[in-house]
Amino acid sequence: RRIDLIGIATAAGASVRGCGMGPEALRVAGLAEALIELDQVVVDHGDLRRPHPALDASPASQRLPDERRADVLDLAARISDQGLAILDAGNFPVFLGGDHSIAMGTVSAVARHCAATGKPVFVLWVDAHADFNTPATSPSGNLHGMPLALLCGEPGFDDEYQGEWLGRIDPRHVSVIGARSVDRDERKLLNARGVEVLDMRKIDELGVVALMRTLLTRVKATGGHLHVSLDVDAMDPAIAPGGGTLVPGGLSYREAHLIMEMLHDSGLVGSLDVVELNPFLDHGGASATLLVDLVASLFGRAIMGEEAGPVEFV
Ligand code: DIR
Ligand code: MN
Ligand code: MN
Ligand code: MN
Repeated sequence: RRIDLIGIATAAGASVRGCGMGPEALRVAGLAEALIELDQVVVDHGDLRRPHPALDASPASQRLPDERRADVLDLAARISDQGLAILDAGNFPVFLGGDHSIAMGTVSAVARHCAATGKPVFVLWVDAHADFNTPATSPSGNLHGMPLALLCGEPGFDDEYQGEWLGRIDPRHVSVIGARSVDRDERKLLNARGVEVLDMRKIDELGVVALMRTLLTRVKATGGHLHVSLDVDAMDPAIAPGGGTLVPGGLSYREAHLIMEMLHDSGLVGSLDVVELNPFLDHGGASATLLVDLVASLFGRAIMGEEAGPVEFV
């Protein structure tokens, strides 16, 4: 199955600037080469971006979330249409963010594609945060903290957010893994809607293997499409410093790889986001390199496999 890379060079959903440079950093870190090494066929569609950034506007970080909303939604609609075309052509889209608001578009593409085929959609959200805020519950107003709530049909998103581009998913088919920073009212919504939150406490107690096995068994039983959304801040800041909203106590190197390795072995994953990488904050590309290696694990790189492993640091 062909892998179609598509970058979304935006930070409009975040208050910290820099993750708009994420797609290029992932390319420089060798994403396509790592996949080709695994005998995958790869196509790179380049980046979606705002066509005409307003030169008279103040920097994104100084603009209010409300002033950035139109950019987020304009991109989401374009991502959804392009993602749908990739999926309908039978290819595997890898969306390179960009802040996590791009998932409004990426998951919409998956939901629209699967609605046509009748396949249930499952989402694995690998993140320090649950990204289930609404405009009413969000303490920051930043749209990268809201994509899951919008996609799950949560009320409180006005007409501006609606459109043919927007797909819908079932909150009971969403699992958040790696969470350790959830806002008070966001937590109430997660519990009320039945979102599964595999937080760091559960990972500490039960381990990723038991948690992932249960999840993958459930997806497999329905013949569903599994979309994976990987936020760089899921990993511990000690190994992934390149993010704008870091939280201590994250996934270890091996926990993160084990999740990806189990996902590969399941054969259930049909689409992927790699988001929130901020090259401006990434000490010498450490997080970009880590993300490339994690994507390689998801596409079949194995310690005792035939291909070369991660690049060694000297
Ligand atoms: C926080 C932070 N929950 C918010 N969210 C982040 O602003 O809604 N998501 N950083 O990635
Ligand atoms: Mn398909
Ligand atoms: Mn996120
Ligand atoms: Mn996050």
